Amino acid sequence: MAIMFDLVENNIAKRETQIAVVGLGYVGLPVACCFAAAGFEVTGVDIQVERVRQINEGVSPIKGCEPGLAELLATVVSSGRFQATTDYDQIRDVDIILINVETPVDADHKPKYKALQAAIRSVGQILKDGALVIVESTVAPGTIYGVVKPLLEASSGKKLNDGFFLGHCPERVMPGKLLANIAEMSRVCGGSSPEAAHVMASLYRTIVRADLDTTDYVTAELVKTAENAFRDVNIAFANELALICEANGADFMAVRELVNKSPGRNVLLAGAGVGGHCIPKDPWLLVNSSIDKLPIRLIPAAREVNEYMPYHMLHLIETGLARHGLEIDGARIAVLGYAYLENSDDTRNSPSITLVNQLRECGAIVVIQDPHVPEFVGPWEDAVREANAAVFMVAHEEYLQIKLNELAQCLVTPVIVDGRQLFAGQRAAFSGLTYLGIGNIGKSPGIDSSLWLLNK
Ligand code: SAJ
Repeated sequence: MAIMFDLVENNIAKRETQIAVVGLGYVGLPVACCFAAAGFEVTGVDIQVERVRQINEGVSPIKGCEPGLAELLATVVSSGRFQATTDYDQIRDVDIILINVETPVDADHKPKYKALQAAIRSVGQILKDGALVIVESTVAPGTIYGVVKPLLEASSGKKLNDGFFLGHCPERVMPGKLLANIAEMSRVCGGSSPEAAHVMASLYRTIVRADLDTTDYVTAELVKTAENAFRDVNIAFANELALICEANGADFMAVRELVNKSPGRNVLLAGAGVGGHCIPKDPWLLVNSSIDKLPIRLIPAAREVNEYMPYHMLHLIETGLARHGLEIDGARIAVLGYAYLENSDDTRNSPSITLVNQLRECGAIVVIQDPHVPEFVGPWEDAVREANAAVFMVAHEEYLQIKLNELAQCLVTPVIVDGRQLFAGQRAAFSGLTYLGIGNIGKSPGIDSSLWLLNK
């Protein structure tokens, strides 16, 4: 075994190791480009014919602002170091195969591994003796051992740590910063043996400038899902504190600022909800292996709090309109922000989708504006003109420049519902407006506190 790893390490140093990347999405494509730019010959595999065609023409299929990616792709494709295919037979002789396919959860919060299983099965059928398979997709603890290992052994006829080696190096990228994240974020190299983990670190050292921590693959599975569950629980605390501030007629941002003066405290930002491709999903992956065996309560409860927030925005809209004798039914509501994150075009699991669906179910006429989402671009003024309420769901840079009094002049009724603390600094302009912010609804008498019960 040691002889094999020395050989692989030497080949890595000489850039003679053949690499394949299965799944050319927002994680697989940039990592394939990075290894090609580092001097390796890389073959990408994807099931989408059109995506493969675009890539082989040196055109990035990833839309949105990804600094450097389109240029890097064009360079490595034209140099011949990177090519894409739909045919697994093209990677029959590669030494290292990275797996970057989707690993969503279903409505019951259970992992859906259809894409992962299909990829692993196909890889097993062409697996070279002594190859190293590294899963970069985020998976539930226990998946590498319980799903990937048996499937790879069955489809290849080889045995783990004999005929092939396994690793888990969870991706740590965010839309908008893919290439920068790959180079600058530390990575956990979880191997099926210490030697495999060491080879992983040698491989990633060619593209990663940050720490490369070697461990076993179960630890690696726990680290990635736990880091995102930790963030979700912390956001949920901020959201629940905001609801408590509302019930007490207090200002969440003022309370938060003073709490965070206490050493070791860092209350995050309460908001209109938690979207994206990671945070809503990874907590369920983390608890998946334990929730049926142990009293796992905090992480699911945090998910419930965060999933509730777009519904709370609906309650605030109802409250604001009611002060002007209006109901949601028949009201014209401008929703500002459809992406899940500020200054992003990514709408995956966006809280705005939940809110817009609820508003329409209640009979509202909804006008959506988002400067980063192609179907909703346009001046925010056009969206709010003639509206009965302006609802801010995302803290896009564009909205930070809005003056409340100018906004109020565009509205038929001056109802502003602020889901991202956008106007916390314009308190002076609140008079004469019906301003309701997450965690800051003023000392309004007569608000039915039952609105804040968690039952949606
Ligand atoms: N959000 C809040 N309050 C906060 C922070 C975020 O409501 O204080 C909301 C956002 O509006 C968004 C959602 O949560 O809807 C997720 O926001 P995020 O800042 O966590 O951004 P993501 O989804 O891109 O998370 C990624 C994750 N990175 C990886 O999975 C590699 C996460 O681990 C990072 O902490 C996060 O980026 C980051 O920004 O660092």
